[in-house]
Amino acid sequence: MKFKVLDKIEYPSDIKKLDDRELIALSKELREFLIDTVSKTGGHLAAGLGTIELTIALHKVFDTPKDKLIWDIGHQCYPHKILTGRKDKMKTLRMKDGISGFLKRQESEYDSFGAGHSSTSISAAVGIDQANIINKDDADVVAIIGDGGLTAGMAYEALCHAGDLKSNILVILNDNDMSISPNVGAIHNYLTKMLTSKTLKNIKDGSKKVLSKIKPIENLARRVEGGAKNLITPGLLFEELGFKYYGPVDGHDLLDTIKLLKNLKARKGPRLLHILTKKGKGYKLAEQNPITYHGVTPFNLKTGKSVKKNTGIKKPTYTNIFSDWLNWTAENNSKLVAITPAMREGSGLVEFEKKFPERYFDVGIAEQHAITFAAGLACENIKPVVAIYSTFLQRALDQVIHDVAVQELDVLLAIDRAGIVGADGETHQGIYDISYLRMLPNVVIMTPSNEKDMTRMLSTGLEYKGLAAVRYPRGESRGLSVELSEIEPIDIGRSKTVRHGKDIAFLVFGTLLHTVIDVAETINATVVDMRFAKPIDEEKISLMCKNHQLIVTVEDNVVSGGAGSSVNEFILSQKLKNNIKNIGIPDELIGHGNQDEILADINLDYNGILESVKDHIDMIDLKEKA
Ligand SMILES: Cc1ncc(C[n+]2csc(CCOP(=O)(O)OP(=O)(O)O)c2C)c(N)n1
Repeated sequence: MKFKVLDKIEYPSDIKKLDDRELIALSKELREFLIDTVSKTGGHLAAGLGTIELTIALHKVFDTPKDKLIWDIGHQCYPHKILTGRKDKMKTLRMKDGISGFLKRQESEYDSFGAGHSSTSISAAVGIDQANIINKDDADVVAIIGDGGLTAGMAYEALCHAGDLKSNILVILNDNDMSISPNVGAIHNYLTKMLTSKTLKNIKDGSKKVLSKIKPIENLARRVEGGAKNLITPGLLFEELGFKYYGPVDGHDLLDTIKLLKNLKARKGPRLLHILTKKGKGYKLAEQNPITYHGVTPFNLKTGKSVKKNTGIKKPTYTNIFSDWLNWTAENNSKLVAITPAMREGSGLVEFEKKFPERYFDVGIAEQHAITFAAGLACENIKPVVAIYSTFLQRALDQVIHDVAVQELDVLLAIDRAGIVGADGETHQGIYDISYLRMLPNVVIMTPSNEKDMTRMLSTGLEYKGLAAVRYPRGESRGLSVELSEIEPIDIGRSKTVRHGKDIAFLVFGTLLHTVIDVAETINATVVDMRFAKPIDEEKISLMCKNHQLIVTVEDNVVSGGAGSSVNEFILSQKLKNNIKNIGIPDELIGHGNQDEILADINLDYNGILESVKDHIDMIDLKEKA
């Protein structure tokens, strides 16, 4: 594709040379380029389309990378990447050895702060601004956060601190009314009310008012001092937190946004600019269906249909099976409720919301609250199922410990995207949960190797009195037929031997079981599907130690503190003399690429696992020959 203006842009310094006409042309071309690129690579589309004008305006006005742009989450960062020296690399987006789909300090000096998880931008901005004061650096600091990102408590902790410190930061609230699904919560209602109130006119007039240096909020706020509580004044909430509020303004008016940003750059102290944008702007299908186009696989530009290779009958994903289990179980258990922190689609709760709206809770991007809210429900004999991605559960570890485990409350965690997640890369890998849950007394951690066991384990967790977790991976299941009416719980802590061999026993936690069985066929080893990372099946481990020279644990969690560690601890405590090898995620950052490529890269594929035990096989052979 050839572009008149975009082709001349390598770095933001090139944008600074453009006149108004060229800037407008750039916004059109950038949009076209973005749509074309993502239609080929897949990735996050709708959010980037909504921030084209903002991205150009920010790089036009601010002196990046000296001035710091801190994008929240980072799923909207593709236009920023294209304008900061990575246009040619966009074809490698999210691929192994290609550029990341999120912000990454290691990738570019223009990525001032790494992200992937939500609602960190304002905190980071406050930190960078304080560092600038100490370092006597006059750089500007801008945090860009969505209305979804603003549902998390951390954003308010940061606003409160910034207001108190009088931080010299500009926060841009990119309000498009959407999280991944429609946004939720009282702040969202507040923002909506603000726009439907008498001050709606400000959307059109907002930029002009700011430009003419009117401070509408200050004046209005003074007028309502002490009374008229219900008067909806735009931004009053932010003003109370110590920010000067500007807006709301149209975030797709590029030239006005540039003027506004110039004006705001010249001001000091905590400032908040509220812009209104449309998710998916400029690609009709994405505008009409921003949920579908939030994140996409490669698609046909005209039809919008996925062009994923047809590999025959598609098996249901683990998420699909969880969804079926949840809906079926809820029919028969009126005390069951489901909670999601803003991941209705990803976690398979769309049907549940339709069927049981009064038992469905989207709490916003608020993982900590999701867990403690579940704990509260559990206090009154309601059984909460928290459907949560492994990576996002990290946020709520103290709530899991303090509010659930310590109080011995009955909560079931349905941990999706456990293990290697693929293209989203290091910020999203689900590789720590066994380690950070295993330390808790009385927790039951289940690691199904297939979807049938997964449903049995979910039912086991539902019955368990205390904290239970079932972790399952992203992607297709094994394609087994699962008859939900016949689901029986599993004995807690009971493993299953799936292959009898000699010398080497593989103890496997999770879906790597099937790769391990292939390896075991080659070397005639024993394979045990451990099923439970806690409590582990000590009896079976003792038996395996008696009959085998080498015990090999396999899991798709980090080796540090993982399920294999608990086997080591047990073997040591019994003073058994077996050789042990732990196979799992190595002690390094695990980047992006497709799941199979990454597994191969870290030796968790057939060849890698075979190679890992080869030395031991040679030793056993030598011993036998001697
Ligand atoms: C802690 C955390 N929880 C959940 C997510 C998943 N997630 C990615 S984007 C998104 C919605 C963000 O909405 P908003 O900030 O309004 O940005 P928009 O996509 O609307 O531009 C969510 C929930 C995440 N990245 N981080």
